[in-house]
Amino acid sequence: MHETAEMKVLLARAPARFLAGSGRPSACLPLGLLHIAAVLEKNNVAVEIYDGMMNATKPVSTDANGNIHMGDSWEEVEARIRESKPEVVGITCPFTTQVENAIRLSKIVKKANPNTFTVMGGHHPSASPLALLLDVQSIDMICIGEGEYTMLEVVRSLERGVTPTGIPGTLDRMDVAGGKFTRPVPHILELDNLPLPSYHLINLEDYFSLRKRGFVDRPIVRGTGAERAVSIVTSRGCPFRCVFCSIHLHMGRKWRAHSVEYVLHHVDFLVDKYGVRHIHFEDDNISSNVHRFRGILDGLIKRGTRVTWDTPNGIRVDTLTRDVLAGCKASGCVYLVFGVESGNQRVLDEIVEKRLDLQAVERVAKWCKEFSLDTGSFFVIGFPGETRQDMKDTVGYALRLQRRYDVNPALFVAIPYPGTVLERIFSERNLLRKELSAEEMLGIARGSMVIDGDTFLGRDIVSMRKRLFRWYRFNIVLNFLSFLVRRPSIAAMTAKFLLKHARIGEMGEVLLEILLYKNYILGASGAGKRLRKDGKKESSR
Ligand code: B12
Ligand code: SF4
Repeated sequence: MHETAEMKVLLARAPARFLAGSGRPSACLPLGLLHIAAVLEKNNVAVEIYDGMMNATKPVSTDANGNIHMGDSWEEVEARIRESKPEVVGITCPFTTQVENAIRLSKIVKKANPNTFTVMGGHHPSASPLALLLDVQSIDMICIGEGEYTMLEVVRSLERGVTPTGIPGTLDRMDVAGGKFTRPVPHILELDNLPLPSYHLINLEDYFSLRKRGFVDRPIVRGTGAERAVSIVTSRGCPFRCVFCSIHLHMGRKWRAHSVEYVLHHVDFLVDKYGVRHIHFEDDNISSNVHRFRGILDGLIKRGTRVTWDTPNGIRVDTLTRDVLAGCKASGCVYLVFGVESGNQRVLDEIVEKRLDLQAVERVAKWCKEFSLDTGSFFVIGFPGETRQDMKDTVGYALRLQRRYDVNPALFVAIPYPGTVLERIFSERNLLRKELSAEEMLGIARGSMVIDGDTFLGRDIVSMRKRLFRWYRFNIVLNFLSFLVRRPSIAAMTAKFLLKHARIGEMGEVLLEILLYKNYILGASGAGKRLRKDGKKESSR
């Protein structure tokens, strides 16, 4: 048995940065840190979480150029680090787009005390460990992949007075000095051995009110209680090889999952302890094992749909049968997002390598409509080798799905993130004059920048996106009007809901929410009906 640890551990996330003109900033729980903290706590390590992205009183500030800084000011960050006096700081950096602020945080830590040991982990450091370590002297170690047991080993080593080195799944300064640049990255096979995330280390209430305070988080339906939403991940890893995707770099290709019992216990815990009303399942492949997925759905149904849920990160359409969709509906699903990526089968097969049959998409979309399940879909354009016509096909396909089956499209632009096949393709075809900076990637992700491909121009992407958004808005209103014509009594309810839950300035936004979730909000969904009827508490079945 270990004695109570004396090491002072701080797990931290830096404030975020968003470019001018790129819409409202997005925020979410620091999930990686909550998971790591749980394992440390279970092993008697005292740990704090500092989320620099979350400032409850002054959420954002804007610089002279209109760029948005989200969270504590850098002075506040420094004050917090000095006050905490940590001996080891673990910094999370999930996105390449946010790496600059994560680096700045590591510099502040070292400035406050050069002896503090700093570890950086998360998706981006896992994808570019060596470059980060070589460029940034304020980082002592990079964690590649899952950080729960790695961080524990780091702390144990420091407790013994030994500078951590050679830990599996890490890269450190001694490795680099000795010319060792890689080491096998272990993945956690038995996810059920992990404790539930340490939610008590943050104030969940701050995250429930993100929307009210001007951020975009995962979509929810305002006024239904579903604001009390938490993102959870019930499985890790993905065996597929879509060229733009990089999740294998930190989560590996082997799909691993929590058991049905663990997931249901997690949901119960969130509902009972924190009054959570909605779950965002953020898995990359929640339904890979249909038997397990069905088990989760059955468990939720048995509980009387204590929560509603959605899959905002996308779900593989080809895992969904009619029967599974019926289970989704009955268990409180309010929104399913399909990862489709392209509306052109050749592009899907030969360029994206998604291994998805577009016919399956139409089939599933049709069933969802029959079940009155609100749905959305992700598309990506701008892949090298894609022609203007291919992109047009995708836009046309997305709009057709919307018109026929009410599937709301979201259109992204292909970005060559570090370590992806797409990055290799961009570089082999000489499509970038220089390596893209994090800021440029942020610009592409948020729509303020585009790059020319070999078979199209950047401006083609801009016009495709404009075209999609124009028709998307038109279709959504048209679909909704035809829905109202078929159910006139609902028109009055909509107006009432709008007046009750929206301030004048946000009318448009709330109306869009209603349009997106029309089945749920207007009561065609069982869960929606219960939530609306009794206001705060849902009845069980
Ligand atoms: C949920 C999610 C989001 C959510 C919220 C994420 C959050 N919690 O803050 C939102 C909607 C905000 C989001 C936005 C975006 N996302 Co996203 N997102 C995800 C997703 C699906 C899950 C992340 C997650 O919470 N995982 C669960 C936790 C437990 O895992 P984790 O954070 O990775 O942490 C573990 C390890 O990484 C490690 N670790 C993490 N931190 C630390 C720290 C230390 C010290 C140590 C030791 C270890 C460690 O240990 C943790 C436990 O094992 C991932 C895909 C994936 N499977 O990871 C994509 C992913 C991270 N997103 C991605 C992208 C591209 C984006 C966007 C750019 C999309 C867009 N076009 O706008 C934006 C960026 C927004 C921004 N702020 O700039 C890419 C990142 C690629 C890259 N190189 O940056 C990913 C990998 C998806 C993909 N298919 O490639 N995203
Ligand atoms: S996009 Fe989805 S299916 Fe494709 S590799 Fe990434 S996680 Fe897997």
